[in-house]
Amino acid sequence: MSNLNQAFELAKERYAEIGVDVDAALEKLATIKISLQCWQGDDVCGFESTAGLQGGGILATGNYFGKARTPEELRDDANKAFSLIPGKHRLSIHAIYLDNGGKFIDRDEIEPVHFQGWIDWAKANGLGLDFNTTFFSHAKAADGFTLSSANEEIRKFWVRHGICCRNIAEEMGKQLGTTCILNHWMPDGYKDIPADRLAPRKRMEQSLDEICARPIDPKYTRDAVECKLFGISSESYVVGSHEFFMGYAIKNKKILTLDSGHFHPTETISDKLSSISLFVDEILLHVSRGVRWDSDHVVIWNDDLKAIGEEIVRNNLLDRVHIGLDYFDATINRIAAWTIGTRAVLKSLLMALLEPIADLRQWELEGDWTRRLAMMEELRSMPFSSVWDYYCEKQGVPVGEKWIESMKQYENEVLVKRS
Ligand code: RNT
Ligand code: ZN
Repeated sequence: MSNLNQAFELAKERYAEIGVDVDAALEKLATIKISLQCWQGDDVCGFESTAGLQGGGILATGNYFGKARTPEELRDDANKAFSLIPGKHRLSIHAIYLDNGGKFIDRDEIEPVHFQGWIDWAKANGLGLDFNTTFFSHAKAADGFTLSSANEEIRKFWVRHGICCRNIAEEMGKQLGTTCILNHWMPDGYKDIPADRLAPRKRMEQSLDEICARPIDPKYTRDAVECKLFGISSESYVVGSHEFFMGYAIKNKKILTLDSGHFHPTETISDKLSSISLFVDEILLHVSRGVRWDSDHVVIWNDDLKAIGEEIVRNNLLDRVHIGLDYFDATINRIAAWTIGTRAVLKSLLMALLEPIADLRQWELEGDWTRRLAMMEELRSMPFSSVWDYYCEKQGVPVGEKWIESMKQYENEVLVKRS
């Protein structure tokens, strides 16, 4: 037996001692799909024009070489990342990642055909796709207002964009046979103190109602709405606040999106899952890592992420929480950024699947909080890595640090040629 298998068998015995079934945990893990954000691959530039990310209160910093410049390059890079991540997953595409054949097509004119390349690629690789409206990086969003703009012409333009995106998401879901979650985030807000906080919110509600007016079979696509606390240039007021979107989602039966970076710095999205699960059917996560602000750092396996995994697993939410990533770091190899973040999310889920949760809950109910805390601490040093390594090997991806060499090789053979 190989060292890896031997270590796994020993780990399995150790977990069995505390009543945990490792095989069942791995079986469950293999069914979980993470939606990787296409925009990590090119610093949220997209292929609409050569202008790149502008405005919207989000910022990619760094200029690491080798970013994808075409849909083909981005697909190659995503393929590379997927080859380093155990399991079968999804890719989340923003509307600015269209294939326009070199001819500018405005946001209110995009059609499914501009994304056929993505759909064909996803089909060929057994992947699912998710989609996103792009309400930023555009002249008509320059003053920071889109769906809540007081300028009716501008508001209507963005409503048309939303409608186009729903058609595209519906087509993705239809052709791929897996629901395409369509996320809506818009940057609307004021840098300074507003005189009217209500009117933009009324216009936003009206616009969303107009976008979602056509009923679509939920098996093809479903809408998700993403709130935010503040952004660069929307420090004083964000139209789509937490209360706004939570209310909108509950009232209109939409998916509520929770981004780790979109709340007060001492709030965590993990604690919100149980509450929200009582009032909305489904939740979309934008797993991110804010460092001092909504900085969109690469996700790592820290306590926040650990808690997200625990809350999803403990509350049986795997079928109702869509796990997406949302960060964009341009200071490191972008394939590494995807791989580090996704492997971290999978580790947090596996760790949660390996908890003796019934015991922990029992001790809690009995008031034995001493044992609860003591066990939670001991769980951190259980032979988790032997189970994770075995899982990676079984899924045919590099074990442990070995993916780093593979990523570096791609960098040397492919990415260097792009500068
Ligand atoms: C911005 C939101 C939004 C974007 C992506 C690119 O603060 O988090 O989800 O990051 O749509
Ligand atoms: Zn987000």
